[in-house]
Amino acid sequence: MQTHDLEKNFQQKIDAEVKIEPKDWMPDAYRKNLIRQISQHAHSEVVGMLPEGNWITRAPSLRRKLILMAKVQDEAGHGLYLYSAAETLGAGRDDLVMDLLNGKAKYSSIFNYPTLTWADIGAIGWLVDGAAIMNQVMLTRTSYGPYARAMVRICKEESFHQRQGYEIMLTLAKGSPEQKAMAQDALDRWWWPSLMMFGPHDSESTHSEQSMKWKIKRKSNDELRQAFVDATVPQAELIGLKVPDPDLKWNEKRGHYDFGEINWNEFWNVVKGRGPCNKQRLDARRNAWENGAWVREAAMAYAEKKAARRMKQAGEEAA
Ligand code: BYC
Repeated sequence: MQTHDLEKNFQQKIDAEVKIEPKDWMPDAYRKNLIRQISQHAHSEVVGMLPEGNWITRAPSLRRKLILMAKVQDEAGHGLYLYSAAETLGAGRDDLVMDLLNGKAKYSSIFNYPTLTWADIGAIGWLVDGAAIMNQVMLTRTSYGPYARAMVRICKEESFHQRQGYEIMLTLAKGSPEQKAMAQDALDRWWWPSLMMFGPHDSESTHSEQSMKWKIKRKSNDELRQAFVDATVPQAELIGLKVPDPDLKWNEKRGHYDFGEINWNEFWNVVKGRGPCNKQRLDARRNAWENGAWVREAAMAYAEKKAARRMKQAGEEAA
């Protein structure tokens, strides 16, 4: 079949909501775009463990510590599902990790901000996981089968993360004046970076148009950001916290909140590696990679030994 016909068939499948599976024909650009998005998503999950992991030893109670440990472990699991999904497209896991460590591959801008107080753990669960779910629910219906299936499980876990974060914020907001102030301060610092998670405006987005045509993405960056603001503002009001945006106002005519402009200079600076914690995050991942070399070697040696034993057994049975 000619490339033109293959491409036509491929688009017809997408339009008919048939999932694309690893062995199906796909345009190189579709494969490349998916490897980019899935691997950056995987890196975000893994780097995302760092700001929260920072608070495991300082969680205020045993219950809080257990929940936070479970959440951070969930993020590691999400990273693993996503690296596996990227591997089904022919990407090598070591290459993907190298791209992260060399600064070639991106990860979400949000994880380049510090977690200064316990309330930041609440704000991350509530806002960061909240923004993540808003974006990821659409990805459970993404056109590439392995990515869509991984996202179903991830979204279930993210919902629990969002609720645990909101519950921390609720507890602090109902606590002493100092606790409430701590919750407000965390909201003040995490609000705008959370809105940045959805990426540039649609008019500035490089990949959106093609990704929507291929149904990798089903909603645009601005649509999702608006949905997040609409869902989150009433949650802040319910617990008596104020969203730090003087331009925030319900627009009766649109049926949505109007909100202020994001500081895009800050966003691009963070994306380009100049955020408050970019260096710290990549240094931590590089150290983990180097210190974990012996684990990878041991695991590979075990796998190779097991495979050799199987081959020998199969040979003996055949003889
Ligand atoms: N940060 O054309 P655009 C989580 C980049 S983790 C950094 O609109 P696209 C969690 C973008 O990559 C949350 N870079 O891109 C974990 C592109 O650059 P490249 C992560 C960003 O892909 C632990 C350029 O800007 N979620 O859930 O169509 C604890 C132009 O953008 C960002 C995912 O990864 C950013 N915020 O749309 C708690 C979800 N935004 O690649 C929670 C999957 C944009 O050309 N990913 N850029 O060099 C997506 O849905 C899409 O990739 C995005 C961006 C909506 C993020």
